[in-house]
Amino acid sequence: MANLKITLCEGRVAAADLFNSDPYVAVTVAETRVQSPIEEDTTSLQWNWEYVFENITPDHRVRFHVYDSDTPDPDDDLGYFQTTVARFLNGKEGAKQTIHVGDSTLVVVGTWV
Ligand SMILES: [Ca+2]
Ligand SMILES: [Ca+2]
Repeated sequence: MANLKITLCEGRVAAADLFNSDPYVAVTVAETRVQSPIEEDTTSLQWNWEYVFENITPDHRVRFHVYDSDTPDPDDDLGYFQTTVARFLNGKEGAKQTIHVGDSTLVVVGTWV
């Protein structure tokens, strides 16, 4: 067991409104799901948002689920990427990596802390 820090650095998200989106990402590691802040009216993101998940093993799953906020309507589901922590970190622990989720790309870092 260890603690895993996930950082959302930046991204480009598909336009799910007329020209832009109001994107946010739900990150799930093991059974813990947390959401990034919503960035309004943009497709180009500079989050630098991070969260530390506790008591994680390499066999746990990690999922990045991208949404466009449409309050008060239901949010648009822009797809997700899921793998194991071991595969996610393989050769990339502590380094930026690019994840493709449908028509969106996220630059993220996973680090044992
Ligand atoms: Ca929308
Ligand atoms: Ca929206």
